[in-house]
Amino acid sequence: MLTLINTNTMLPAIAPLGLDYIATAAVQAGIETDIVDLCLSDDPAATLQDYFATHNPELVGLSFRNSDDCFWPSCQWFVPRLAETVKTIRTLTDAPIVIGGVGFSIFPEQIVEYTNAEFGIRGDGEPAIISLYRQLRHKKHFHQVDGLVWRSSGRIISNRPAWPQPLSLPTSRDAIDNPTYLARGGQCGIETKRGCNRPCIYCADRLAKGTTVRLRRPAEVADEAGTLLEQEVDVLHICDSEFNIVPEHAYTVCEEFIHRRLGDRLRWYTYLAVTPFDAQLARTMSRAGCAGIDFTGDSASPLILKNLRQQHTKEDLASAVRLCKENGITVMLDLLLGGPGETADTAKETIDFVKKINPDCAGAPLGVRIYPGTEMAQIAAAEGPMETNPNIKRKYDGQVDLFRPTFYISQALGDRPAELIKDIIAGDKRFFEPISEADTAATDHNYNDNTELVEAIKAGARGAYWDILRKIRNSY
Ligand code: B12
Repeated sequence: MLTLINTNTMLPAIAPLGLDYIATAAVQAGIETDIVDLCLSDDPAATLQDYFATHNPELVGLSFRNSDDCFWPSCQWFVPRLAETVKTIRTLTDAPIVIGGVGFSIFPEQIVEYTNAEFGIRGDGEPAIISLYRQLRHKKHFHQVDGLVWRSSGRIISNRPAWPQPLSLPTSRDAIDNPTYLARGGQCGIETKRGCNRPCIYCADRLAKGTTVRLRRPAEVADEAGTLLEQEVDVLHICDSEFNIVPEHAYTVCEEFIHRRLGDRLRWYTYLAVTPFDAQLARTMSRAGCAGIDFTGDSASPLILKNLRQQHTKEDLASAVRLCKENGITVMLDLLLGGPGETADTAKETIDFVKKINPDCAGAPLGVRIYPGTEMAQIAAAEGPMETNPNIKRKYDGQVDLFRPTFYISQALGDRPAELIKDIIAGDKRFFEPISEADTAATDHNYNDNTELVEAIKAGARGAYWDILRKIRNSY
């Protein structure tokens, strides 16, 4: 028997989509599989105790979604809590433990070492967990398990992830309690593809999902949306890195939704790259049920866009906002302020331009999380010793350790960069402002234990969190 545990208890509750897929894949492979969902438990410690008092699995899988909240200045790091969970489970069962998930896949070896788990799986979990389960039962040829991180003669070994292609996933969506997640989290997730081939210097998706875009058949995606609708789950977030990075695929998925009249019954949100996006895609997405788009806008300064290796221009930003408005799609621009080369002038150029093109809202977080293995990490390293680099911000002592929340905020923004950005925003309610240096307890646009969102969802709000927060703001 395989037991899969969701360790992400952050609120609002986000459904563990990965566990839904891998549990069903395991069941379809003939493996008896249980899910223990700590996010839906009032007392996770008691839930674990009760569960293992009556179950004796052969393998325990822990899902680890967020290594940290990627949010300066809260900088919450979740790896120590994961290590505690591993320790607790050890006292309850002798079964080996395997960790997987996006958070895991960004730091695979470090997490296996830190938590002392027997195994980890980097990348897609569906085939890998089945393969690991079978190897544990039979020959223990661990080198044959794609993406496996394991120990041999005291060394940690990392197998190459497989990034299966073409991508085909189970569509039954009944391994986790999606209706409860809709009620507590305001939305549920679905994927149309995996992987990202964009070169953005800061993003972890290349590490966790691979750089080859792997598409699902549009009919399979629509089958799954239909299954969710049968469970009355009618508000979705498409969980691709960016829905439009293969525009033909985005288009055919939408066509399939339209053909099956899913757009009349479903409301969905997604992340989009600013390009490619044209009138035809905007119109088709709208007809397919798209209610809101969060664009990876990053900046409107040509210099900063170039530094971040973004492919769009400020004119593309303006066009994206206009096309959304013309097609009844609510539009958010997500900015990323404080990266390499940012100055007060470039920040002002961006914010002033965003004000002018008038999206429904804009995220204005400050600080770029530096992930090892990204170009951002190389840029930071090339600036000299990180310990003394004034652009590097962190809340721990000692040597810089990119495993822990570590950010880049251009020193050219001065000693109180959040205040500077807030001054430029000047109270414009369309912006989710950076958290002030003086008020680190504030959450604003952080979805990590965001009470305002939790309460709104309890009261019936549904949709992407930025859209719910935007509506709350507009109501006062
Ligand atoms: C969509 C999305 C959102 C949506 C979610 C909407 C929804 N209804 O699901 C919203 C906007 C709400 C959101 C919020 C946040 N997000 Co987010 N989000 C994503 C995104 C794009 C997709 C996540 C997803 O569902 N993927 C699809 C599923 C199927 O993949 P998966 O979970 O990785 O599972 C696969 C494998 O990892 C593995 N696996 C999973 N579990 C297990 C378990 C075992 C045992 C094994 C073996 C394998 C395994 O198998 C699965 C199938 O192959 C990712 C980036 C990405 N491309 O993945 C960021 C991402 C996960 N988010 C991130 C962050 C930081 C957050 C927030 C903390 C931001 C904040 N401060 O507010 C919050 C956290 C919310 C929460 N409660 O957890 C970061 C995490 C980075 C990190 N350091 O860990 C990511 C990676 C983005 C990034 N590049 O920085 N997010």
